[in-house]
Amino acid sequence: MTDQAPNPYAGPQRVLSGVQPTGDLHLGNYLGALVKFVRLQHEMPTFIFVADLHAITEWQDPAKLKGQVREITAAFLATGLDPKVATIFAQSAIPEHAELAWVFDCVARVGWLDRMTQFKDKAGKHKERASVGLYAYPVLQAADILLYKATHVPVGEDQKQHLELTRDIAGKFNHDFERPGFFPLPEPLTQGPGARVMSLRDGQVKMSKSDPSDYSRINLTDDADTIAQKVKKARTDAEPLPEQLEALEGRPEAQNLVAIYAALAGLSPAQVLGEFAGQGFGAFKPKLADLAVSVMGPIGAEMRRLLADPAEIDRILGDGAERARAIATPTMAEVRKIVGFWAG
Ligand code: AQP
Repeated sequence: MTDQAPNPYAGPQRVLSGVQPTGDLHLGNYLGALVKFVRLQHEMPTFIFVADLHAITEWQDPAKLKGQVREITAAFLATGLDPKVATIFAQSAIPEHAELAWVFDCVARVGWLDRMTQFKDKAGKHKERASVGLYAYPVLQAADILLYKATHVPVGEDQKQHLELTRDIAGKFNHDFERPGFFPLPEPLTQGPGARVMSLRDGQVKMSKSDPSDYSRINLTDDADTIAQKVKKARTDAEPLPEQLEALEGRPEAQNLVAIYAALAGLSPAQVLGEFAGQGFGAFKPKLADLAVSVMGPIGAEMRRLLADPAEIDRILGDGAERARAIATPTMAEVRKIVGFWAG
């Protein structure tokens, strides 16, 4: 399942990414995804959606889901996405995501999906009890991206394998239907110091919304005291910070806190060590807490302000949906013709 053949896609460049409304956004989502969206919106047409179709691959309370969508939208806006510049919308507003996903379900191979590690992680030991949607999730993700013929996809490192699958699906569709270059082979944009933020409780697992311990993550909505407490309680070791990056090898928790500091301060990890080498965590943690509060505090406050006016958030999502539809509808109409559907 490799697709390294050149692809003669000649359409415009577009950025697309999504975030699931499955809980409070955390520092990993912020550094791995949101800050990149904000930067990219000024470089290329940018489409950012709240992935409520993806969210129901695991049970969501129907009475809360709409509110969760508004919360993620508020996080986008509070982080600096400008709804006049970027197109911000809810996935469920554009039914073509699900329609294209069905076509791609028939393009992708079971063997390809069997290799997806996120399904294995999320389904755990009882994969026969997981929803079919959770298994097919990466195919819907391919549809999300290719419906807009997106060429660049800013995501955290955990999504790299899914992006490879998207490229494989695009390549196979183009090949099977003899339409070279119809879909682009999108590039994952995973670089950056926040590409893989790890849990504050265990430097070997990624920071995640679904981690049962709230102390494993810093949420965008945490207040200053909570952030300080979480940083204080973050797992570390007894060694001081070294001078050289290589000396952090084998110290995943220390490595993680240095990487978080670097990402929040706009420094490289080596520069952080330049500042703190020889100091223990007793000295480093309060500095990290202050930095995290100074960056995240205003975002949380702005989210609360925005969420006080849900009608305005809905207006922004409605406007975004209209702009998203303008791209999605013609793409899906072309796909129907290419596939040969009666209603094409
Ligand atoms: N720890 C992380 N470090 C860097 N980036 C991360 N992302 C998630 N965790 C980290 C990136 O955030 C974006 C949105 O993710 P998502 O909410 O759609 O799904 P996810 O990757 O499944 O996020 P979580 O927090 O781990 O949620 P749960 O616990 O529900 O699975 C993506 O670009 C992702 O790479």
